[in-house]
Parts: sequence; structure tokens; C-alpha cells
Amino acid sequence: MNDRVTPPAQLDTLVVGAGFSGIYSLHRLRSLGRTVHVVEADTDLGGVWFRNRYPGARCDIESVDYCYSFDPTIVAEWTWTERYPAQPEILRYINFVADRLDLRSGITFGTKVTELHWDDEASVWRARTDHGDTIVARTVIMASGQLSVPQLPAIAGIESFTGELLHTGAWPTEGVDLAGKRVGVIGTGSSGVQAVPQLAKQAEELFVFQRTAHYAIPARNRPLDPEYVADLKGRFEEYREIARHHPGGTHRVLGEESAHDVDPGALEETFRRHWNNGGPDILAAYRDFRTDEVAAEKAGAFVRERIREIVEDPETAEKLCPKGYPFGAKRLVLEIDYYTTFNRENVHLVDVAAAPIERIEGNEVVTTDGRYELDVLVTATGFDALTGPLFAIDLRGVGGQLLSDAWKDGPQTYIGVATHGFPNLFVVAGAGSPSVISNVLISIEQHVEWITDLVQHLFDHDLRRVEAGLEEQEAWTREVYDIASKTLFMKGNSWYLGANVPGKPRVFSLYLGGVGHYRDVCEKVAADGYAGFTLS
Ligand code: FAD
Ligand code: N01
Repeated sequence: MNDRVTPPAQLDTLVVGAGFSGIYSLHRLRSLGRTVHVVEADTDLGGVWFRNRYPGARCDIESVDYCYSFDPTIVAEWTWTERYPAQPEILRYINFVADRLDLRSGITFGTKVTELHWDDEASVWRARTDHGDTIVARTVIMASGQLSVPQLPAIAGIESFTGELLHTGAWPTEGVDLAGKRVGVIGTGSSGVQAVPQLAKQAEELFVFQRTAHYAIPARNRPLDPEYVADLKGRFEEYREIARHHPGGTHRVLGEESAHDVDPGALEETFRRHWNNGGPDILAAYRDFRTDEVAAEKAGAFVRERIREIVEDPETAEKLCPKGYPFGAKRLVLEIDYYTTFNRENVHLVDVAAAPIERIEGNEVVTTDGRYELDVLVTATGFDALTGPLFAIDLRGVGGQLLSDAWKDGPQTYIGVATHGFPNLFVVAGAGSPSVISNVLISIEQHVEWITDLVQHLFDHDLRRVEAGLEEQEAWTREVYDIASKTLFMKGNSWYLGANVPGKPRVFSLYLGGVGHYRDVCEKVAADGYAGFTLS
């Protein structure tokens, strides 16, 4: 348990959030000699990896890529054990980094920033917390996360469920005992697919309420070979540099051929190789999988065939086969024992597309053709992504304008870092940047380094204010939306489009131009004296 540190009243920089983004921002600004402090709502470090403790939670980027690279000592001293690390190992890693760099003293835990108001006359941000702290900061870094606000499903009566109601994104730190219980899961995206096999082993009966079947590919997780890890550590900087300039921030091999130009035998061979090797790289097997529905369907059909082979009951198999949207249009899910779990006698797939959930009544999920009595209801229904954590704060810029009003039609940013009318405020790995469409650790390092350099530039040059230009912001936002409009993401009714939150604008606000290209754009802006920003 962390003792509560009262946040300083005056700061060069206030950082909101102590996940991967926040703790690196703290370290970097401390190293640059700035007064900086982090305020974190949770009682400890880790962000996503502190909260998503549901059984089965793990990463879908390989451990050797999903880590920091800024400190060679940390690279040398930390050794990953699995290809796709599980939540406890990632949480241990974040704590290891924070302790190694002595960061805890710079963090106030268990405290929410509730208000951020720009004071134009003094050119400072005035913050308030739910503990009544007031902080005046010259600059603010929003390291408040992309997927840090859990979203309950819009089902009548959900909040008054009389059994135990859980969300995968806010899993109790003390764990949950499911032995002998009737458990329901709503949601079959990444979280649901990871949780179901583990919950099935613990619960007496498990009911999986599926509205849309997601495409899931085997993870083929495995312990890492120590020789492989030692070799990578020996050339980590060179290895990482490749990822920094890769479109996805990884080492994924990008197919250059069109799936239309390959004969069926060769296609099958490629798909089998990816299926057997595991991981999400099948998405990049052919150059047109992101843009051409007919090409993508070739992989979709292959996956459905595998599902029909694995799942013994043909009716259940058919329901688990994703249909009605292109392969890759929703986030591709990595699975461990997901499909085989439906061969267990205590697991029941409930098709709530065919017979929708009408309401929750007492301890029952009521669908149009049945009632399911449960002890525990797990909602694996995702997050109010990207804008959720920002809009949860009373965040007002120039003239008292709320960020949620400025972004009422979708996020408006200049290079995904800043917004016109909100000077001296920067968002790490959020909308308008590659963010959650990339290896987020690569994107976080790039953003934190770029943003903290800009903060340092302000102080070095005795500047009070930096603000994104309106025209430049409009051009960038147009580019973000234009690139996305040509992709199949627009055809998946997913959280990427805000579809899971009632009333949210349906826009795809992540930058799909590639991590490497994005880095070049940001570097050019800085090299040109922060072109597109007004510094005064
Ligand atoms: P977060 O980890 O979300 O941390 C934000 C912090 O800000 C939280 O601790 C929150 O409490 C705090 N906060 C928010 N608002 C306030 C406030 N008002 N006051 C105080 N504190 C506040 N990405 C990948 O690249 N690969 C993966 O495999 C991957 N797996 C994921 C698995 C899950 C289950 C989830 C949910 C996400 C995953 N992600 C993955 C995306 C993930 O969001 C990022 O990889 C990364 O962990 C984000 O770090 P962050 O510090 O930016 O945000
Ligand atoms: O959430 P989701 P998630 N009735 O929004 C269903 C990251 N992540 O937590 O598709 C019935 O993807 C909804 O159904 P539908 C990763 O970026 C990574 O799983 O809308 N069902 C869907 O099935 C990921 O993309 C990992 O029809 C309802 C599910 O809930 C992101 O987090 C692990 C419903 C929500 O899926 C979010 O993933 C976990 C209703 N009323 C998370 N409302 C890794 O593996 C919603 N649903 C790295």
C-alpha cells in the first residue's frame, strides 16, 4: 500500500495517470530537471495492467517488443519468460521499472484529477482532485490511457443485478472465487476470449452471451528460449530501432502480394503457416487485407474452417464462426483454448444476436427466448476508448471551452499530440496518433520523448504558451479520417468507431499512416521549430 503523497501546489508539469505513459513521463521530466508530479486514480501503478486482472489477461504483442527501451540497464536486468506475457508479469515489470528509477515518491495514488482549467491570463493549468488538492501547473501531460474507462453494456437493469457484477477492466485486486458458481460472460472481444477458457475451468456452469463472433487466431504462447532472449538483449537497440520505423511498431513481415494474385494452394499454405505459428501476423500476409473485403474474406473463410474442425457440436461451431463483417475489421483476437472450451460440458454458448438480451432482472439475464439465473455476471464489454478518460474530467481550455464540446464530432488534434484552444496540454498515445493500432509501448516512448522535449523547449526559451494551430489541426484531422475511410475498419461495428458507447460519434480517430511515418512527421515538426504550433 502506498502512503498518500500530497501533490505539490506548483509544478512545471502535472502528469495524469501512472501507467506506462505516466511513469516514463515522470522519469524523463525529472531527468530534464523539471518539477513534475503524477496523480493516479488507482491505489498503485500499472494502469491497464493494474486493473485488467481477469483470469487469462495477457498481451497480444510479444513481450520482447511490449517493453521500454529507453534504459539499457533495465533492458539488461529484466528477463521476459513468455512469448505473450500474462498480466501479473507485465505488472511486475512496471513495478520493477518504477522501483529501479525510484519513481513512487513522485506519484500521488488513489486520487482522481477531476478538474483542469486553463487560466489564460497566467498561462497555467489549474487542477483539482477528488481529495481537494489544488495544483497549478505550467504544462499538463494526459497519460490517462486509451482503454482506462470500462464500459458497461447498455442493458436495462444491469446496474441492479443482484448477483456479483464484474467488469474485466475493473477486476477486483483480491481476485474472485468462482468455484461452484453459475457464471455468465457478456462480450466476446479480446477480453472475453481470453477470460472464457479460464472462467470455464473455475465455474460450475459458464454461459457465454455472444452477440458477435470475433475472429480469433491461436496465440501459440510458449516459454521464451533463454538463448533467444540473451541474443536479443545483446542487440536490443538495433532490434528496437527496426520496430520504431515499422508501420505497426513491431517486426511483423508485411506481405507485398495481393491475395488475388496467389493460387489457392499457396494461400492455404500461407494461412496454415500463420495459424501454426500463432500471433496476429496473418493480418499482414497480403497487402490488401486492410482494404479489400474480397481479399480479406479468403483469410476469414480459412478461420471459419478451423473453427468447424475444433468445435465438436456443429451448431455451436456455426455460431462461433464470425460472419457479416470483414476479417480484420474488428481487432483480431489471440486465443488460448477458446474454441476447445466450447467442447466442455459446463460451457454454454448463448446466441444473443438471434435472441437478444432484453433486460437484467434480479439475478437473471433475460433474453427474448429464455432466462439465465447467475451468481456472477462478468461484463467483458470493453471501454469508452480514447475520449472516455479525457471527458471524465471537467477539462476546459481557452474561454472555458470544454474538451468534450471541442470534440463533439470526434477528436480534433494536431499530430495527435495537442488540440487548438487547449494550450500547454498534451495527450500521450491518444486519438490522432497510432496509439492502440500499434505496439503501444513504441508509441508511448515516441510520444513521451517528443512531448517532454517540447516542454523542455518551452522552459529553455522562457516561453509561456504553446498551442496547436487551427488550420494545421484541421488538415491533420482530415488526413487521419481520410486514411481510415479507405480501410475495412469502417466496416466493423467496433469500439474503434465508438460503436460500443451510445451517442458517441462514429469516427475512426487513430492514425493509420504507420508508426514509422508518424515518427518522421513529428520529428519534422520539431526540427522546423515546432511548425504548426504557436509559441509565445
Ligand atoms: P493506462 O495503462 O490506461 O494508464 C492510464 C492511467 O491513468 C490509469 O492508471 C488511470 O487510473 C489513470 N487515470 C485516468 N484518468 C485519471 C484521472 N482523471 N485522474 C487520475 N488518474 C487517472 N497494447 C498493446 O500495444 N499491446 C497489447 O497487447 C495490449 N494489451 C492490452 C490488454 C488490455 C486488457 C487492455 C485494456 C489494453 C491493452 N493494450 C495493449 C493497450 C494499453 O492501453 C496500452 O498498451 C498501455 O498499457 C497504455 O498505457 P498508458 O499508461 O498510456 O494508459
Ligand atoms: O472489448 P471489445 P474488449 N450485449 O469492445 C460485446 C484491448 N485488449 O475489452 O461485437 C451483448 O472489443 C461486444 O459485442 P459486439 C484491445 O485493444 C487487448 O474485449 O459489439 N454483447 C463485444 O463482443 C481490445 O480491442 C487484449 O456485438 C455486448 C464485447 O462486448 C480492447 O482492449 C485483451 C453488448 C466488447 O468487445 C477492447 O477489448 C483485452 C451487449 N449489450 C483487451 N455490449 C489483448 O489480448 C457489448 N457487447 C492484448
